Amino acid sequence: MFPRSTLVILCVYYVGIVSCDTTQQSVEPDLTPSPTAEPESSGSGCGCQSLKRDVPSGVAARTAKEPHTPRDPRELPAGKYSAAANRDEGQSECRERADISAEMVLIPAGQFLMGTDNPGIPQDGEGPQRRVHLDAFYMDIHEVRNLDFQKFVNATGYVTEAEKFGDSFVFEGLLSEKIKSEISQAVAAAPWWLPVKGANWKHPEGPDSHIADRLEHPVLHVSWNDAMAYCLWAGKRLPTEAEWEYACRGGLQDRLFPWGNKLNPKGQHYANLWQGQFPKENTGEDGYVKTSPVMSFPVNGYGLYDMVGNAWEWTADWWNVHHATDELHNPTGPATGRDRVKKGGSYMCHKSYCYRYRCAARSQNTPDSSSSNLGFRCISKKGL
Ligand SMILES: [Ca+2]
Ligand SMILES: [Ca+2]
Repeated sequence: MFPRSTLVILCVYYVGIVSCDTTQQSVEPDLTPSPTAEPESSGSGCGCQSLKRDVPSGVAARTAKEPHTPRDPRELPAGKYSAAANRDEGQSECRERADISAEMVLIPAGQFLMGTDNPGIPQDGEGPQRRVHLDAFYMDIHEVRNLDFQKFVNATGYVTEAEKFGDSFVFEGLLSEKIKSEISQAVAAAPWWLPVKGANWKHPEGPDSHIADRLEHPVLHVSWNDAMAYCLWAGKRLPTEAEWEYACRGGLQDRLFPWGNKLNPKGQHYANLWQGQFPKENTGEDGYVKTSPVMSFPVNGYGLYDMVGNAWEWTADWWNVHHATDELHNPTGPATGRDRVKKGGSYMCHKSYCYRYRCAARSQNTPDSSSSNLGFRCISKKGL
């Protein structure tokens, strides 16, 4: 976490709602007894939780081309798409929507223990553990891909906030020398995050990059507002933090990861994370130094891919680190806030720096923030 005086950092048609088929690449539950979060995390993380578009004083910085996005949900960019999303049938947008990747899986109603009493990063509000009851819902089996978001944009003409602002945050290790040479500002406390002009979902590392060969990868550089717009257009919504965490756990109780407590059971990688010394060396031992195509790693017990790692995922909730132990039913988080909760960590997470690739882990960004490691997936109640 760095101070504010540093640089800005930063017709429901499921094509196929698939039932919960735990036979597909199913992960054998790891019943290792202790779920204790191993204690070495620095807790400071990769710095991405502090990426904000608020321009602080005292730094020469980029200036947003447009005013800050309004906080009233009715004024959000998503608002103008909700009406279309709610139309029942016969609309061209709906027909277009019908062929987006909308493979979803049924997450059954149930209860689980949310959070942990052994927090890896206590200041993130991972605890205390509390019992939560949830109704059933359908969830996208994978993160929203570039391919999916492209169809949304083609159908609606939607312009993301990163495109409106004219820049977004990119991890330095991904940038070309040409792009780096054009940037004079960096974040003192997290110099690996750079504001890159022209970086957006279509150009993840700036103008000299493109998604043409990454259509199956998670869409990046989407703000919470952008994610809301997409989900509404698709006739879905963002998951609450509780829904996301319940889905992450895949039916296992009180485990660190979606597959159990061992990070690499039998020496195998179960998520796209960082191996090596962050931020200088990423060995790519898991096969990827950047994002991976969705569904490149095993599913969890509910048939969901990449719940931890690959791209961080926005949730609907406002951020707050104080939680009661009261039993809750379908909680929706605080009524107000400044940041929104994101879950699951990303390909940039390493235990020494960002031990947030656990189901109980959490982080936050302002709703207009975007970066090269943050995406989302949607859920729906329709069809139940
Ligand atoms: Ca990796
Ligand atoms: Ca993910």
